[in-house]
Amino acid sequence: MITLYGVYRSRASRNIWALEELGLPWQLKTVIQAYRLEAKGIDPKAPGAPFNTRSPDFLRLSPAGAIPVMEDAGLILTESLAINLYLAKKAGGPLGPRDAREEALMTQWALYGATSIEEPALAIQFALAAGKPDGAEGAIAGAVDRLNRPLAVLETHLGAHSHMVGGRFTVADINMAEILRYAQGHAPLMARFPRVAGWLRLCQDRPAFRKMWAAREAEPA
Ligand SMILES: N[C@@H](CCC(=O)N[C@@H](CS)C(=O)NCC(=O)O)C(=O)O
Repeated sequence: MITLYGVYRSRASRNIWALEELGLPWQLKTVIQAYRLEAKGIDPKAPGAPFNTRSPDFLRLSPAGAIPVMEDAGLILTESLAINLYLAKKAGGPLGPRDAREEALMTQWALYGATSIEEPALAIQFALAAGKPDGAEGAIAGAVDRLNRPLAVLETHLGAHSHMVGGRFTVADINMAEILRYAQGHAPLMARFPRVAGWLRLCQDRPAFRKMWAAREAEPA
């Protein structure tokens, strides 16, 4: 049984989506972000605080103190994108790589998403979630600027390919779609990249995504 430590409202969502797609047996052990407790005036280190990313038992499992963490038969793995690549390879089947070339491309896109897209996309999500406080317009504009080039790369790629890798839906689509989701609320940006927007909608139309999303929405904010 695979154990995932985290909450739906975190990068664990991408692992939950993958686990649902793959049909692997798994369980969630709830670990909430310490900063979310602090935002509610709860000291994450106080005795009796909910299990969180600063809890000593969690830090023993993952000294980085971040979710998600996956445990599978003694393997403890951090980094949500690496967890997904592992899960897809372990399960075999169409979501995972068929050969070393596909595996290399899946790794390439995961690293591209993590290094070129995730940070500015998250900046957009944070600013939009905070209701665009004073000064956020500049932060959003800067993030949009940093996203223009990588989104143009994806737009060109999706002009020649139906999916990220292998002409079929794979873990590479899950990883990239979950990174791009952070910027999805910026309608003018998405409108500039219609193939990216259309591909993202198709990914999010999948039953496994919708199941994950419904559970995420039901989780207290
Ligand atoms: N690159 C890591 C990032 C992990 C990360 O930053 N997780 C956030 C939640 S999405 C976290 O646990 N923050 C808690 C904290 O910093 O206390 C991954 O993809 O897994």
